[in-house]
Amino acid sequence: MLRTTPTTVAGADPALLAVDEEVAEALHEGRPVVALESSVIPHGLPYPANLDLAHDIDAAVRASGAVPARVGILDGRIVVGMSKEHLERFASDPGIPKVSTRDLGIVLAGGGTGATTVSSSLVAADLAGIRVFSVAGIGGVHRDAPHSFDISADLVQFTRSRTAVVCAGAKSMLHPAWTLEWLETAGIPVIGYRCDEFPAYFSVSSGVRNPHRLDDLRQIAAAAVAHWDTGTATSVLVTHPIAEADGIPSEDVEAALAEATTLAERDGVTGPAITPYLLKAIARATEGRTSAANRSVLLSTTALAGEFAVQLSLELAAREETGR
Ligand code: PSU
Ligand code: MN
Repeated sequence: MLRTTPTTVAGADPALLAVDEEVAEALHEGRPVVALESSVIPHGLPYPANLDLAHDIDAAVRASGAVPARVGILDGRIVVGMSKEHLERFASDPGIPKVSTRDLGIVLAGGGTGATTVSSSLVAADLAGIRVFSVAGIGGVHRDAPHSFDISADLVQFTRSRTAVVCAGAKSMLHPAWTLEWLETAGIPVIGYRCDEFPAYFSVSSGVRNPHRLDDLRQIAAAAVAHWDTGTATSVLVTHPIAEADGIPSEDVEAALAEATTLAERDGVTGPAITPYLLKAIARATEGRTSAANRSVLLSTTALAGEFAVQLSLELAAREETGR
């Protein structure tokens, strides 16, 4: 189908939210849709590698049978399902700011443009009625959190969004055990799909275990629906690691990270700037090996999210039929 300019969905304020026509149609018909964040575009790889990767991610979601819906803020409106032109604009302008949940209202009212993080993308997914979201690495509890109090707004948003988040664990520079502790306190289920260990984005394992493991996507879909059936309006995390052959041994990531953290301290980088700063520094230190890993994990995670969205649609349709 031809992608046209964004349109609005019933019930949504058109001044606030514009949903791409293809996405709106799929949602209306109960077909699988996967929401995606956009901060990785201006703040991840350089242009035009970032643009190519964004297109490949969309293709991976489609190949799994789902419709991709990338979220961004454009000229004071939340766009769900960015067009090719939007993507080009985001990919070629590294000055587009990172917009987290705390920034949303200010950017919207100011007519601004911004790249959404996991947290603000989930707000948009909820508004549009999208139940599946995908990102390679979620934000989490930072390693210096006992001093800096730096805990990603992604985690807090999981306590508010009724969305299944398909990911390859938390970003490598975070503290995986503390991130899982935080999620447990908040009552967020974390399910390993065909894996025992909580993945670490670039690496197959973070060294800590997923609290649950299920090897069948339909089973995970049923668990997510049952979680929501109880009235619990929180996210469900589905984790699956990078392909073994493309993963970077955690010792190598750790060595690069130690160096990057020293540089960040020297340069006084803190707050929202720290995540993109460290990711870039790790990529430089590993001579681009992380860029290849990044590509691999982004594509495999979004492909899996597409497959999961298909299973979730089937589960929801089956429930409707049996009137449960
Ligand atoms: N990838 C990047 N840069 C980023 C992110 C991903 O190259 O800034 C974003 C993700 O969208 C994630 C966020 O939600 O980083 C977490 O950042 P923080 O730790 O500041 O909450
Ligand atoms: Mn932070």
